[in-house]
Amino acid sequence: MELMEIFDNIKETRKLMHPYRSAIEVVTTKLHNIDDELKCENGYSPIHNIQSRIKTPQSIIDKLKRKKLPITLEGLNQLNDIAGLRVVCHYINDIQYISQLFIMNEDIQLIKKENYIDYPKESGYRSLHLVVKVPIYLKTGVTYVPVEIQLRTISMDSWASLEHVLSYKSEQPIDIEIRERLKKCARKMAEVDLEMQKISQELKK
Ligand code: 0O2
Repeated sequence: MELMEIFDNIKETRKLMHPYRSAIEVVTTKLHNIDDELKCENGYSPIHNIQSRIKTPQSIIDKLKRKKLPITLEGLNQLNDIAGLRVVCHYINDIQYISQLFIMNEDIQLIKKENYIDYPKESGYRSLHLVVKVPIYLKTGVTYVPVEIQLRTISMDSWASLEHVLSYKSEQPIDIEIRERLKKCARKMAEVDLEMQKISQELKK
């Protein structure tokens, strides 16, 4: 069945998206468990918040077109970010720690790790991206579902959220002067992240 046909039918769309919804539940629970355990141990909870979303049919089609993939189930199976989570942490060090603890879950398969914190994107974008596969148990057996997890600090998240609207998803071309100013904001926010982390470490001592 073609993807367009499925997306024209609400029931079929819900059925197709079910494993992705379940995968988000599984990953969210695992992250909450890590946060809870750390809070019980140290009285400090490193996760500020977790947001999640399933890509809409329109945005799946747009992405398949952008990547020149077929608008079919085979095309859909090549996308890793239909299920996506954003984990906002307090400090930069929390990000690596949470991601290491998460990957230690034996049922999780790590597919890709992109460190845009130590190596920011040309735009100034910073975050740690993980693509993992999560086992989901269906009537027909187990299926491994890809999930993209973006881990960031509060500053990285505010920059990315504003830049997403101002530039990243803008339909008009953004001139170089504006892009440079956005990059400058990203650099300043990176400095704030480091300073806040230093303050927190000094206070802990
Ligand atoms: P949306 O609307 O946020 O979902 P991929 O396209 O994921 O297969 P790649 O190269 O692995 O290929 O993607 P990348 O560059 O790691 O980025 C994936 C996601 O990171 C993007 O998803 C954005 O959410 C975010 N991102 C990447 N670069 C930027 C940036 O410069 N600014 C902002 N604000 N966000 C960025 P989508 O699907 O492109 O968009």
